Amino acid sequence: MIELACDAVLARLEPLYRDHRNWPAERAAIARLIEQARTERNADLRALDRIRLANPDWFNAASMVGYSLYVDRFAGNLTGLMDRLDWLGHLGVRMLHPLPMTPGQAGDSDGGFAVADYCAVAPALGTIDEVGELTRKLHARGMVLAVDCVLNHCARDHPWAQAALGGDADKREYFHVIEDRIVVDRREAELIDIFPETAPGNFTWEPELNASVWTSFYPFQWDLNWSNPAVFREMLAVLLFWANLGIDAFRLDSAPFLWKREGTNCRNLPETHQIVAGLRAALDIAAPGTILIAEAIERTADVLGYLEPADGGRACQMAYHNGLMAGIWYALARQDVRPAARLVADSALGRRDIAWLTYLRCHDDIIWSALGPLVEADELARIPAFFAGEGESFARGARFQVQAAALPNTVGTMASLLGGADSAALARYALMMTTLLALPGVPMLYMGDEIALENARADQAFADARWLNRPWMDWNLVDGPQNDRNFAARNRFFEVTRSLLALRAGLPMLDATAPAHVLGDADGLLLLERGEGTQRLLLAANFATMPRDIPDLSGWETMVAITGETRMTTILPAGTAVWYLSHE
Ligand code: OTU
Repeated sequence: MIELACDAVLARLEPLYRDHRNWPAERAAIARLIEQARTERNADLRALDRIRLANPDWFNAASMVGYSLYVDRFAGNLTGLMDRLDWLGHLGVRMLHPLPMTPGQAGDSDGGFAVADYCAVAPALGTIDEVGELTRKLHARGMVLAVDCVLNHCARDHPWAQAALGGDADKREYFHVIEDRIVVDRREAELIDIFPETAPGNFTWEPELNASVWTSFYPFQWDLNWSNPAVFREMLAVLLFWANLGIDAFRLDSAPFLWKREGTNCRNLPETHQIVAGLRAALDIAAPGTILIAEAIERTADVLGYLEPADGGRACQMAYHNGLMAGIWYALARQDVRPAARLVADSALGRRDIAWLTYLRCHDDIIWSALGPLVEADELARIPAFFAGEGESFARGARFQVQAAALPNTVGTMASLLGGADSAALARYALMMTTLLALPGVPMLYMGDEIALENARADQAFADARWLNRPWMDWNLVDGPQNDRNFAARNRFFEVTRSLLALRAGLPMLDATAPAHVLGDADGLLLLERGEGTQRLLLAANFATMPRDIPDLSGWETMVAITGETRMTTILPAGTAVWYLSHE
């Protein structure tokens, strides 16, 4: 009976697991788990599910803007975060994404991405009950909560890894433990190093196991063995636990890496897509109002697979558009908008129940490789140097994971990459934000960018250079003293952000999936039309260092988003962007 209801889930899993000796027991356990979560879901969440099922594009409204933050660095703990909901609402944010709140590996936990307990909250941040309270407070304000689900790996401190180290044969099978050095070397040759500087290699020798463990990221992040159906069951239980606490969206961290197969680079394999579709199918039964967000920092063609699976079914509802993000920074560095324009054109989505997650900065580095197919290699190679501030550059970022032969990534906060908090940086910020907020997708802001927080000081950081762009929130720059010059400078960034978000929320042609047509990409001028019929908007973003003429403005009335000017202008000054609205 129970299995019947779960047919859609089991059909996804059958091809992956049918040859596993534990599959008969696991399939029954998975079915029971889904059924139990379905019956335990509370009335409020069921009511929310019904509303969302009737509006499967509920997360696509132009008012849906995300904000990613570290709970401790933003407000100390969950109580502090709840005290700042008015402020976040005033800014215009509707989706909160706190980075991992779960207890992590002791010491360096890769910013919480080495999870030691999937169903708990780090004591320094608060309690599970407080997360539940946060979801209720957010829902009452029409806001939603997204949390990370770190599917690919757990901490070496996690009880599963500890049991494996202690000789538990069952838990050893939760991981990829390889005894044969020759096999390790053969697999290593097929893989790419993710952190070549701080964590070279994809395997870690564990003397207690007398074997190597697959560790794609840091040695203390043990990749889970998704070819074991017990791992699917355990991680599904994690998702269902949080879903029934009231979480609305799950960021599937490192989604591309789940399935490993000899002879491949173990990224974006069809089996990984089946797993994601299986998780989605399970949530569709037990918690259908939730959404999945793919964090796949891959080329756009590969990311599309998480949104639009080949079989036309459901997988992730959102995916980080890392290529477009890199494309916009490229435009700023090179006054060339063609790669970004091309990415917009190539990533049009054919359905309303999926959307891109657009962003400019996050807690991680900017990875340039997604631009590889669009930009000449020697041209792309200049970009990390530019953002590290070399030559004629305003930027104050740094290179990340420099490895001979590979292109380094870039780290730094938005303000530091834009040159600071002065008026030139503010103008660049306005250009970038006016562009971001007109792109198709749900925009996600990153904590502190709205007050131009600059790179973290050395004493706030760890060895991994990504800590540069994870400074502590400086509430003095938000709350005043209001007569302070530094406060005034930062407040201008805040006001640009707030007024753009307020404007955007009232423009239905900026819904995440409203049509987008590139009308021009020559000479550093991006012309992008959104919407259709009488509801249209034209983004004109001039990334060039010269003024540019807007070719044809018949049918448009001007709205200079930042300055609030409404006078029609056909000449766009260097480094500025505007939105025009159609007449009717
Ligand atoms: C993610 O990022 C997180 O955002 C990082 O903060 C974590 O360190 C990491 O996973 C491990 O949990 O390498 O530089 O294609 O590139 O998952 C970012 C996806 C990362 C990976 C991405 C990863």
